[in-house]
Amino acid sequence: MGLKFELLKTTKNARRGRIYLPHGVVETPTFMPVGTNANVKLMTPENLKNVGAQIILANAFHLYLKPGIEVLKHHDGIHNFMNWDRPVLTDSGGFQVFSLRKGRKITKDGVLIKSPLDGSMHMITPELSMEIQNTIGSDIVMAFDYCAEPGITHQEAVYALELTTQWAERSLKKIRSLSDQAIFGIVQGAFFKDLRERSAKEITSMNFDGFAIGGLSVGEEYNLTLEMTEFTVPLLPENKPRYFMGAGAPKLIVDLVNLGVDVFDSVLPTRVARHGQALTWKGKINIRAAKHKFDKTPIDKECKCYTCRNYSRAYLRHLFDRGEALGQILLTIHNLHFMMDLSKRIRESIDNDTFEDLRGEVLKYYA
Ligand code: PRF
Ligand code: ZN
Repeated sequence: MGLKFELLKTTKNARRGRIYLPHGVVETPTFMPVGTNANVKLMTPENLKNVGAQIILANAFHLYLKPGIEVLKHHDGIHNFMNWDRPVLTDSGGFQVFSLRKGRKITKDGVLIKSPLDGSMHMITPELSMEIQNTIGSDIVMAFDYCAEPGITHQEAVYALELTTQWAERSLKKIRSLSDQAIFGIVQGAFFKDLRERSAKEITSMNFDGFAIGGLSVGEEYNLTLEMTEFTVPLLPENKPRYFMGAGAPKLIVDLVNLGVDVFDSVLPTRVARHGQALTWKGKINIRAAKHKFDKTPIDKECKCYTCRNYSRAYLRHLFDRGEALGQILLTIHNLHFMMDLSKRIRESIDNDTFEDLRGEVLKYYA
């Protein structure tokens, strides 16, 4: 039931693991490309496989609004619907409580959220989120949580934490009544250590299959993200996967692996690709820059991605200059290949005890 997690090796706090899921095996640490609307922007599932993606993330709230759960039910879930046969993790909609702050109303029962599509109001409860994620048929379901905004008071953060714990209980109970899908609990507690500790205690006392660290990387200072993570990770059980929600910057990823995190996701690599930014082992490159006009070399000579094997910087710059979508597609392929290569090299470095060197290399180019 749920999932099986093997912890293969630990060097200091960094962990090398393996998650067995209904649609396949996920080697950790790993990055999950974001496919909010049942597609990773500009990537076909074939392209995703070619860059080495093992698992993608989709969003229950967005898919509930469109195409709607009836359409997903009609296709027997997201895998058939989007033609992706590897694992999928769905976020619960809890983050939309945070990102669609305007016009929402939070009650003990759930959250009334305004659709960004047509302004209609929708009451999302933990039970509804579980029903949606069950219909989507994701390999990993996320509990419905309340991600508080930075700058909230201790008193407000207590309220958010208490709701998150009650909603976690309701999420777990509901999903177990519907299916044997794996479910992760989410630790909140804003930027207060006493509340992080309390949240971790309450969430880990329930029989979740893995645990996420939520409520971080929401606009706070970098060192605070790390400080809160460093404080929270030791409060999580060793024998279950750990997922930091919303991390995609290479520096942040190696710093989080260093603290003992196994799984990450972020729109960053795909979003910056659409703006002409390529991630490489020597830092970021802006492909739109004039200096690439006659440059016949690829983004990265050592990169084995489809883009770097076939196209020059000059050609990519030209595509961006002309506003051609192919430029964005090719950069998205490269950036996701880079993220999966980074994940793979992190895993190998933990295997051969060289993770510190690799981390140093990444920090050198991503200050
Ligand atoms: N909760 C949920 N999804 C999330 C977050 C959270 O706290 C974050 C925070 N960085 C990203 N995505 N459910
Ligand atoms: Zn490349």
